This record gives sequence, structure tokens and C-alpha cells, in this order.
Amino acid sequence: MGAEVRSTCPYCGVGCGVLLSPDGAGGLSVRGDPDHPTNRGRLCSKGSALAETVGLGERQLVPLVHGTEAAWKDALTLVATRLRKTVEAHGPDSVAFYVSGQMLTEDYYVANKLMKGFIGSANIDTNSRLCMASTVAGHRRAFGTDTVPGTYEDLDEADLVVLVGSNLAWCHPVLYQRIMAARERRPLRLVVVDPRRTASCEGADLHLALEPGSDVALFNALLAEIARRGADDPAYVAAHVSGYAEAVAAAKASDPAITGLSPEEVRDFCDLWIGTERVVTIFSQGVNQSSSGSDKVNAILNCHLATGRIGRPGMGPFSVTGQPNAMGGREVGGLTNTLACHLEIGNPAHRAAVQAFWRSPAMPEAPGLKAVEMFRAVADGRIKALWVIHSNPAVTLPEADLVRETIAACPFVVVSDVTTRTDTARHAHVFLPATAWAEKSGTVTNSDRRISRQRAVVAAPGEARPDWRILAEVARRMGFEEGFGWTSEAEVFAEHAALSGIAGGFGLDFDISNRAGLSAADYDAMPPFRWPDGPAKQGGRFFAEGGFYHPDGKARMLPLVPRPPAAALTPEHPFRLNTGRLRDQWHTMTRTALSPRLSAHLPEPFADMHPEDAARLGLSPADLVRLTSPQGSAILRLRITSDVRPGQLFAPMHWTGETAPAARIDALVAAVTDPLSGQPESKAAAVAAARFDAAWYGFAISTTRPAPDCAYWALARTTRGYRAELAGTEAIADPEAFARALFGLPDAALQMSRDAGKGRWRMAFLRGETLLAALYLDRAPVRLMRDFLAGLPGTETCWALAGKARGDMPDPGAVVCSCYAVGRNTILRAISAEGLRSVQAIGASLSAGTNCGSCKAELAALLNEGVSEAAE
Ligand SMILES: Nc1nc2c(c(=O)[nH]1)N[C@H]1C(S)=C(S)[C@@H](COP(=O)(O)OP(=O)(O)OC[C@H]3O[C@@H](n4cnc5c(=O)[nH]c(N)nc54)[C@H](O)[C@@H]3O)O[C@H]1N2
Ligand SMILES: Nc1nc2c(c(=O)[nH]1)N[C@H]1C(S)=C(S)[C@@H](COP(=O)(O)OP(=O)(O)OC[C@H]3O[C@@H](n4cnc5c(=O)[nH]c(N)nc54)[C@H](O)[C@@H]3O)O[C@H]1N2
Ligand code: SF4
Ligand SMILES: [Mo]
Repeated sequence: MGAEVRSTCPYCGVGCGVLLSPDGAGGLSVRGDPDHPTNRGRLCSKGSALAETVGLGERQLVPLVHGTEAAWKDALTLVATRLRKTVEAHGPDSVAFYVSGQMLTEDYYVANKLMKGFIGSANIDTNSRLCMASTVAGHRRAFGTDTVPGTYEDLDEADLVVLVGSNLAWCHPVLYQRIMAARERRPLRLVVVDPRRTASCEGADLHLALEPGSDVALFNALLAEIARRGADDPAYVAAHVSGYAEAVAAAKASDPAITGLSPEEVRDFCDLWIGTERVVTIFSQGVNQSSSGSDKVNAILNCHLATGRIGRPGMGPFSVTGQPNAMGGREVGGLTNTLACHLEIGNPAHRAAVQAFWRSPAMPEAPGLKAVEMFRAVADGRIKALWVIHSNPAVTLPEADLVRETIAACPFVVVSDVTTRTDTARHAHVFLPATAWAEKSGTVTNSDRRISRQRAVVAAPGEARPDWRILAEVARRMGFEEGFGWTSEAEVFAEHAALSGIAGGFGLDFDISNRAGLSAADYDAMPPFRWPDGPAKQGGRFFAEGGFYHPDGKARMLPLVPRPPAAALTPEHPFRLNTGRLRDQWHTMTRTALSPRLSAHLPEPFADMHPEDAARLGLSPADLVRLTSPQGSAILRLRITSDVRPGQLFAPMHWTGETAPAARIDALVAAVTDPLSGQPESKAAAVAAARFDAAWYGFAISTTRPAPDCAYWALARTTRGYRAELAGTEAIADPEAFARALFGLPDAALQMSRDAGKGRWRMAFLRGETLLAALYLDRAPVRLMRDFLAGLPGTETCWALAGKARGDMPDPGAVVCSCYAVGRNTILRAISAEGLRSVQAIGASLSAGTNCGSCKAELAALLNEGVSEAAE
């Protein structure tokens, strides 16, 4: 085993440091970096399972042109020529780049420079439009620049943390654990503002299940109450804030009943917030992904500005970033409406300075198209060449089916990805194989502005190349030799740092130009640092003493009027569909679904529905439901739970054409956006729900990847291969032939049991004594010990046909603790048999929850449940 190398986790914006030990054969082991200031050694379930996701099984390692392997020089020349010819024939705005908050800063810098400085168009936008755009817009309106004022240390020092539209326990688990740890030292209180009961509510003192989209009304109520009780900070407001009176007047005119909360709940919330000076209000996608997202952000900022609770230890508004380099992308200026380093594209002085620095031939004078508009322009032919880098828009943009068709019909599509197994890459004319996380080197910036190195520890496999190099080579082949001649990512970083000095010269916040002269060795060794990092920088915080970036140095409070979600509920589409994330999957699952451990947590796409709605619609647990919106439809497994309110549904965003083609949730979401930020409303579609009447249901296990062909299927990895849920609308004429085709086993030995009258078939395929695959068919949703069966393929077993374990081989149930693979039934059994009464006691007995701690909230929920419920 080689020496440990310091790097950064490639998933969420917490930005945890990791220590990587390559095994010399392409594999590695991963542990949390005890010296990284962000996580001090902690990792969540996804970070802990990183080693399981670095295999090459699904990678494409050679460029493809029209689906055929090609030499790099031919692929790059083709891309450069097509881009250049398209620009010559139709102007610079006929080409577009769609990039990603998961690119490294160096990749992002090169893409932005090529498009904005050399192609001369602003048609570069990023998936951060779906993620952080409303926060960027809100920050800029209030502060004059896109600055996150606080730091993670504020979470250690706060007396109250409010999570607004943030399921921190699952999406930023190490921060959630940090809050839970702080709480053991001091009386910290936690409030969750979310229409749905989430894992983050387990540790909360108060959960406000407000009406979807009504956050402005809630924070208006708080602001009005701040003013009424005289809880504002007149000195701070007088010196540093404008717009106070108008904002308060609008807040007083706004009706708190819009929130759907009781007057007592609103009062309790106001009492807590107003009565606790050290309050951090954390917000993420429940705020941003809304047609009033920017207003929601400003409604929160208003309250912190009015009370002067900003930039001091333990208090402030805190937008947590989603992607590992969402913040770095904002620093680079990767959004179409920004330039570089927090400079403005619409500001002639900024533009001239950047143009001089880049020695650029052509610069756009105005913002280009934001993500949703960009794909509309592809659809109507204004954009004729599209390059997608490090994102999967055919799945994650609203109206995803339309976007997929748009990409398929675009005359020239380039996709840079690590795998061709994505709904977007499938339509690439040119596929460019990028190096993946452990193979590439650069920097990322996390939620609290800390810049950390990502370091390559594994040699680039096959012909894969880093994204920045691919971009620079295309630029050079387009004739821009001079601006793109770097030989290492260290040189790209140094140039970015130098450019930030121009921003600093304009008095802007983002200035890391003290690193412009960095040598390659300095860059290699660069420890994590947070900007601003000079000695007099207020502990890394902004705005305690004012110093905002509007010309008058003051912040703006804004008068805000609540608006409901754009998609109106109607008798045809009566349900509000909320969407979001699961603990152990990352977006479109191209990496996390490679890990059997992570796949075991929630192996199938689902829709959560309240029991009253299910009863009214005559639905039972484990039914399949079809959700339909004016934009599209999806088939999902029904979960009946009072975690969601009546009239609301929740479904995860993760499944795709590769994993469950009928469950692409963005197919249902209308492409309505916040008017200021252009961010889509991903959490408030209007949908209908009805039982999906399948003629048959099936469950399959297999050592190799099955190839389902039916109306509904969902595939997940297991330690022994794969498991799949299946359902079809037409009776299967020949079940054996169906099963053989599904598994690609034309002549394996078959054991079968059937009850043809009931439509029940059980088929096990064997080589010698070894189980290769098994299929269970029924006319109703199949009842089986799935988690037990998933462990059988590849073993010599006689239990496959039984479909369940012997009494002394208990079914562990779905995995709750993915670090120690402890299942739900195991935990419930231990709770009742051993009389366990605390999360710690479960840990002591089963180890569950004692490594990364991401499952502690679920363990707490099982404790409540387990006392009354016996394990199945
Ligand atoms: N496990 C995991 N972690 C991740 C990711 C992942 O894919 N998987 N992705 C990362 C990325 S890119 C991001 S952006 C973050 C996102 O992190 P989060 O924002 O925490 O995640 P979401 O689940 O999208 O949404 C958060 C919550 O918003 C709630 N919500 C919906 N509508 C409203 C509303 O009108 N008001 C309020 N107050 N709440 C509402 C939802 O019920 C949901 O619980 O997670 C990051 N971390
Ligand atoms: N309904 C709904 N829709 C949503 C959301 C929601 O909450 N609800 N959330 C939105 C948000 S916040 C986000 S951030 C987006 C995320 O959406 P996307 O960015 O579209 O999703 P990812 O799966 O992260 O896509 C990343 C792609 O990059 C590839 N990749 C991995 N490593 C590399 C590399 O090193 N180089 C290159 N070139 N490619 C690589 C992966 O294989 C994958 O195909 O989804 C948005 N869409
Ligand atoms: S919290 Fe988890 S996913 Fe996020 S950076 Fe840390 S280890 Fe990675
Ligand atoms: Mo995101």
C-alpha cells in the first residue's frame, strides 16, 4: 500500500477532506482526513463508500465519434472544426456549453474563458442554475455580490439552527453531525422548515410543515414580528442597511395564514428566532428550487439584516452549496450572467479589464441563455452545437423527456463524461472520455469558501483525459493557441488567482491573487484555505461591520410579496409533487449506484403518499402508482406514510433510463423558473396519481446485469450482482422464455415451481449447484424476503425457490446502516429482544450508526417504531 494522499470528497458541498491509499492496481481505500478543518476525519455513507465506485466496469476510456471509437486527435479536430464553422456561419450565440458545479475550478475556468473570452458568447450555463442560482441572485440583490457571510464554525457556536428547505441529515450529513455534536456541548436548538417530515426532523425541537412554496410568508411573518417587538438592531440598520421600512411594511401586509401553519406554530418560531441572538438560518433546495426562490432567499436575509445578526460568531444566513464545487463555479463566473471572479458581465469596466487580462478577441456584452432557455434555444434551432460537460441534463432538467428529445435532435452534441451509460451521453455525436475523481487533480471550494485540493492518486485509465485539458485542446484547435497553452492545472489555477486580483482591484470580495505566483510545488502542497484569508478578515466572516458591495456600501432589504408555486393544482392534477434526494444516492447515480452498500438503502424509486389520500384512491402499500402531469408521467412504488401531508407527494430525483426508465421524475416537472434567477421550480409540480394496473409483478436476482423489457423495471446492484423489480401490462405467454431472455441464460439448468392458476412462477437458474439468477412472478406485488434473496446469486443454495429464509436464517431487511450493512429487521429485532432504548445502545449492540453516523436519524425513528412493532 502506498502512502496516503490528501484529497477532497467529490460529492456534496460540505467538502470533506479524505485520505486515499491507492492499492497499486487501480483501487484504493478511503478514510476521513483527521486534519482537514471541515470534517476532522468524519465522512458520511457516500464518502465512506468511495472506494466501491472507482472501478472501470462502466467507464468508456476511448473517444467515440458517432458511436465508434476514434483517435483523440480526430475527435478533438472534429469538435473544434464544427464549433468554429457553426460560429462562422451562424454567429457565436449558435453554440453553447452546459457545464457543472462538479467540475474542478481549473476545468470551469478554461470552459468559461473559451466561451466568454474567445468564442465571444455568454452561452455557457451550468447545472448550478438548477441548484444555487436563486441564492446567487438573492445575495447579489441584498449584498451587492454573491458572498456567503458565515463559516462552519458558526454551527459550533450557534444557539439556534434553522434548516429551511434543507434535509441536512441526508444531504450534508457531516454538517448535520457537527450540529448534533455541538448540541452535546451546549443547549443548541434545531428547527426544521419543510413541508415534509425528513430525517433531519428526528433531532429537531420544532418542525414547521409549511405549505409548499410559502417560505416568503413565514419569513415575512418573522420580520413583521421583529419590527413589532422592537427586536431589530437600529444602529446596524441605520449604518449598513437600506430598504428597512419598505420591507417591514410589505412583511406586515403579508398574511401568515398562507403558510398553512397554526398561529401558535408561527408564534413559537418567532419566539425562538427573536429570542436567540446566535441563530444560523441554513437554506438549500426547498428555498432555491422555486418560482419565488430569490424572494425566499431575500426574505431570510431580510430578517438577519434587520437584526444585524450576520457575520458574527454563531449567527447568519447560510446557504449550503450542493455540489462539491458549486462555490468554485460561482468564483470562476461559470453562470451565463456572471463574468469571472464575481465580476459582472454587464459592467463595461469589468469587461474591459477581463478582456485585457485574457487578451481576448471578442467578449459578449450581455448575459447569454440560462439553462432552461438554453435548451429551448437548442430545440428551436438557434443553438446548433452543444457541449455538455459533467452533467446529465436529459435527466435532471425540468421537462426531461422534452430535453432528451431536444438533445437527440440537436445537429451536433458533444458530451464529456466518464461513462456512456447516461441518458445524455447516449445522444452524443462525439463522446469525450474524462478522467474521474481519483484520477484528476485540481481545486474545489466548499460551502464556507474553503478551497481544497483534489489530488490524482490513480493513473488515468485507457485514454481518459482531464476535462480542462480536453477544453484547452479544443480551444487551441479552434485557433486560440495563445490563451490556452497551460501545461498543468497549477498554471490554470495561478492564472485564475491572478485574475481575481482584478476583482480585488474593483473592491470585490473574491481576491485570492496572493496565490497568483504559486509554483507547481506550492500548488501540489497547497493546504485547504478559506478566503478571505488575510489576518484582519473577521474570522473568515463578512458583514459584521457592514461593508456591503453595493455602491453605497449598504445592504438592501427588499419588500416581498408571497407567491404560490406556478403550477396550479386542478381537479385533474390535484397533488403537489415534491422531489429531492436520498441519503445514499448521488443525482443520476452514475457513481453511487456502482456501490452495493449504497444501493441497499433504498433500492427502488418510490412516491410517498399520505394514508388518507391512499385510502381515498384505494391504494395499498407496495402498489405501483402512475403519476401524471401535463408534461409527462412516471411509474413509482407507493410508500404510504404520514411524513408527507395530505395532498402532497414526494419522489426522489435519482432514477434514470439506465436504472428505472419509467421513473425519470423530471419528466413530470414543468419548466417554470424564478423570474430573476432562472432557476426551475423542481419541487412543486401539479400531478395526478392513480394505481398502475400491472398484469403481473416480478422480482429478479442475478449475478449479471439483467436486460428487462417491460413497462416498469428498476435495477440495483447487490454484493452478489443485481436485483430488479419488474412489472408489465401484458400477460407473459411463456414465463420461461421471458426469464431466459431477461437473464441472457438460454440454456442454464432451470428449477421451477408454479401455480399457473394464480399466475405465480418461481424460476431459479443454476450452473451446477450455483444459483445464477432467479425470477419470481405474481399477479399481485410479489411478497418475498428480498434482502435475503439478494444475497443468494453466486452461492450454492437451495433457498431460492422458497423465496424466503429458514426460520434460523433471518431476513435482515433493507439496509439502514450502510457502513456495517445492518438491516432494518435486524435493528427492530434487537430493539425488542434486547430492550434497546437509545441510538447509542443500538450502536453498542449492532455497531449500526457508529462509523459515519449518517443513519442515526433513521435509527432514532426505528426506536420509536420498534417499541410497538415486531420485526416481520
Ligand atoms: N445524498 C445526497 N446528498 C446530496 C446530493 C445528492 O444527490 N445526494 N446532492 C447535493 C446537491 S447538488 C444539493 S443541491 C444538495 C441539496 O440538499 P437539500 O436541499 O437538503 O436536498 P433536497 O432533498 O433536494 O431538498 C431539501 C428539502 O426541501 C424540501 N422542500 C420542498 N419544497 C419546499 C418548500 O416549498 N419550502 C421548504 N422550506 N422546503 C421545501 C423538501 O421536502 C426536501 O426535504 O444536496 C447535496 N447533497
Ligand atoms: N426534480 C428535481 N430535479 C433536480 C433537482 C431536484 O432536487 N429535483 N436538483 C437539481 C440540482 S440541485 C442539481 S445539482 C442537478 C444535478 O444534475 P446533474 O448534474 O445532471 O446530475 P449528475 O448525476 O451529478 O451528473 C453528473 C455527470 O457527470 C459525470 N461525471 C462524473 N465525473 C466526471 C468527470 O470527472 N468529468 C466529466 N466530464 N463527467 C463526469 C457523471 O457520470 C454524470 O453523468 O439536478 C437538478 N435537478
Ligand atoms: S458530507 Fe459526505 S458526501 Fe459530503 S463531502 Fe462529506 S463525505 Fe462527501
Ligand atoms: Mo445541486
